Amino acid sequence: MKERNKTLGEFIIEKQEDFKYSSGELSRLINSIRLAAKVVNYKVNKAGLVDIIGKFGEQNIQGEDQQKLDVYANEVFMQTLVNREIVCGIASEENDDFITIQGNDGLHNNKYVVLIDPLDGSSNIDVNVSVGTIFSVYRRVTPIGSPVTLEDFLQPGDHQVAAGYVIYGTSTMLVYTTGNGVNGFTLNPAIGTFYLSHPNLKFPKDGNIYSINEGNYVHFPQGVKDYIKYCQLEEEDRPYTSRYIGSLVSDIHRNMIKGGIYIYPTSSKAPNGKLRLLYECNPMAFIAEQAGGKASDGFGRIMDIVPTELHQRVPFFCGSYNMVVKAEEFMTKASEK
Ligand code: P6P
Repeated sequence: MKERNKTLGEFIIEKQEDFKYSSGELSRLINSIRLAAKVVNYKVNKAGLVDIIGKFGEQNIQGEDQQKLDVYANEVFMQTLVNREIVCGIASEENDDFITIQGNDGLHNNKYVVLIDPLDGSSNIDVNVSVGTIFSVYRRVTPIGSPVTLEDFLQPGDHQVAAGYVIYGTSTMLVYTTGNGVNGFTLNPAIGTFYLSHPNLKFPKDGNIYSINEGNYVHFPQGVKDYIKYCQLEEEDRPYTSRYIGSLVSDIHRNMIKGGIYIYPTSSKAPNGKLRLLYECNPMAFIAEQAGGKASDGFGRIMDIVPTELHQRVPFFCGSYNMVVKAEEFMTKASEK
C-alpha cells in the first residue's frame, strides 16, 4: 500500500528530538501556528464574499462587526499563542509595542517570544492575490520569571530558534524551519490537515527570476540599477524574467521553488527600505539560509544585524545564493565609485 504523506502533527512528533530545547514547548508553539493558520485561511478565503460578509467597519449578515483581515489575523495568532501557555511575549506588525504574556498562574515562566506579521500583503486580498503570515521565534534572554523586556525581542536573526510563513494562495501552505532544513506542508481543506508536500526545500543556487518593484527604478541606489541592467542584458543565460507579485511571501516562495532573487532596496522614498527586520526579513532570511540561499542588506548578512528598534526597516536582498552574491558585487562596486 502506498504510504500517505506525513501530517504536520506526525512530522513534529518525529522531529521532536531535532529541537534544541526538546521540552516539547517548541512543538506546541508550532502546533498553535498550525491551528491559527487554518482559522485565518478560512476567513481569507471568504474575503471574496465581502459584499455578503460586509466590509471592514460594517456589520456582516449575522450582524457581527466586520474586522479588517489583518486585525482579525493578528487576534487569531495572538489568542492561539496565549492559550498554549508557551510564549512570554509577542511583537506584531499590528501593534506599536510588544505584548507581555503571563501564564494562567500570573507568572512569567514561559521561555519563548514570537514576532509576527499576521497578514503581510493584505492589500492584495481585494484583488484576489495570495497573502501570507510570517513568524519568528526566539528563546527569551532575560531571566525566566521576570516580565519580558524589549531586549528579548531585539535579538539578531542568527538567534532564532524557529521561523516560517503561511502562504494563503491557490493552496494554503505552512513552510518553516527549526534550524534543521526547511519543510513545506499543504493544507487539505476538506479535512483541515496539513500534509508534508515539500520535504527539505532548497533554493536553487542560481535562477533567472528577479523580483523588484521597477516602478521605483529612478529612486534606487546605483548598485541596484546596475544589477537590474545586468539581469536585462542579452548575454550568457540572460535576460532574466521579471516576476513581482507585491506579496513578499509569494515572491520568495516562488523563487525558492524555481530559483530567483527578491530585492526591496533603499530608495529616496524609503531611505531604510520598506521591509521590517524583525518579523519579515529575519524569518525569511532564516528560511532562505536553511534552504541553501542567502539573505543580505546589499552588503552584509541580514541575520547578523543587531536590531535597535522593534519596527526597524532594512534593505532586503534574498534568494538564490549566487544571485544575491552577484547583486552584492554590484552594490559594493557602485559604493566604491
Ligand atoms: P511595494 C506588502 O505590503 C509588502 O510588505 C511585501 O509583502 C511586498 O513584497 C512589498 O510590501 C510590496 O511593496 O512598494 O512594491 O508595493
